[in-house]
Amino acid sequence: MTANPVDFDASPNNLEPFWMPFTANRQFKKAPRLLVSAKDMHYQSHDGRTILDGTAGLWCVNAGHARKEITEAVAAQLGKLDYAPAFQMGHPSAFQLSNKLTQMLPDFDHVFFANSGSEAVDTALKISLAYQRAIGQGARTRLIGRERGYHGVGFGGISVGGIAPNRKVFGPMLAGVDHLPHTHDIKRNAFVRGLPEHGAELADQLERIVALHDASTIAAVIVEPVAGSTGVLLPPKGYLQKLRAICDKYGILLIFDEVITGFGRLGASFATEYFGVVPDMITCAKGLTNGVIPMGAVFVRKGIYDAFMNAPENAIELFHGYTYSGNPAACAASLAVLDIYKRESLFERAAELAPYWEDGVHSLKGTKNVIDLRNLGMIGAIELEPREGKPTARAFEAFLGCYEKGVLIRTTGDIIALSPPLIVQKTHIDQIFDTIGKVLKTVN
Ligand code: PXG
Ligand code: PLP
Repeated sequence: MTANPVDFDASPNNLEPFWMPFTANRQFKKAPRLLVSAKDMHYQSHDGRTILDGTAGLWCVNAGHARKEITEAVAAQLGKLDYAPAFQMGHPSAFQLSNKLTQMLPDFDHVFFANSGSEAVDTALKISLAYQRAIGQGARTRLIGRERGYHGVGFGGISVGGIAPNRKVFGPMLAGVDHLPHTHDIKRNAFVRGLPEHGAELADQLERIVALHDASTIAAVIVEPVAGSTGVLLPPKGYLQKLRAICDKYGILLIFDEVITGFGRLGASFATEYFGVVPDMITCAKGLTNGVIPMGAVFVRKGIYDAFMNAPENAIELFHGYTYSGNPAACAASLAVLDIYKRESLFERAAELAPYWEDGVHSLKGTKNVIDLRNLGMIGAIELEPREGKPTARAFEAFLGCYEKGVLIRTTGDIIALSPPLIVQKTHIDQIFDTIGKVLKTVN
């Protein structure tokens, strides 16, 4: 058989048994959109389309698709050592990767490996509780999240998360959780380029929560420095600094969930570097391996690991871990993509392209139904007026329209979120915003 330019054999003939995540299964299966191959900035679909990736997959393929260096590194690792037990045993790549990662963030000296952002979040929440106990603050058991926060889908993550449909059918979740208000305020901040001017005072709501519960009961606060999933909600100027100061005042740990903002998305290694605010823990995933092998991680600030090292040397210090913590193939993928980020200066590249990207986002001002435009680094958002009585319908039609025209965008509610691979060219940026502009004109 001759090779097809598009691999039709990859299309399954029965779509039914796969219960698809966060998907309208019946609608999708009636008119499936299958991606069968990818290279650099583009996907190929099962029906022969070439589609520009405006979303880096799901915010994860920061170095672009099918990078040969990663494929070869993973193949070499699998050929040499496919798996090693993660508990009471080790293998060189996990140690090598931990060294590389902690070199990226000098305030952080240890890394715990998980397999996804959700697991990284649950790990960070558990480390918070265990750490407070280890330093004699065992009454600190409350965890504080934020409205409209997304911290994955584990029970810990949905408890501190702030998305109603992700929570409402799953029972009482974790006890003792409270939430900060979100910072999204179109009335005051619509169409602002970069960070919003108004809203830093919302961080003071943490003082209210402390007054209600008492600081001695609160272990940690977790926020996304830039909320991605719920539609790109940017921190008002000074907000993150205020949160840091209030946490310091009361001995509360601050966790930045950098699953989206990590690995160059803002044009800096991490949001902590971009904003100059140092949290106590950072969760990451996605760009950690370019999305190609599942992996998540938690960075802990200097002193946290040490607080666990007081028990006898033969005692396990933290009763937590995954079969695939530091999985060899995931480590190989991560080491390879970190090399690419460095060699191609992709974080710096993102910073250099950010103004052009910003102009692209804001070129849509005045387009039909657009009520706000937002951008930071290589993230963009277009907020649409919801259709009367049919929330999400307008954005979903825009998503389908862009797909028809060969551009992959992502929608959440009536917000279009954009986050291209950091290898994106200016011509791709033009194509993304031209296409969205044209499609929005046709969507009622
Ligand atoms: N925290 C944050 C801040 C995230 O953005 C997770 C945790 C969970 O990671 P995992 O690897 O368990 O999915 C995420 C994931 C979207 C979208 O369309 C965003 C995510 C995942 C899927 C889709 O915005 N973020
Ligand atoms: N369930 C059972 C029955 C198991 O034996 C294990 C791990 O040994 C798990 C769940 C957890 O799996 P993982 O370590 O991949 O998270």
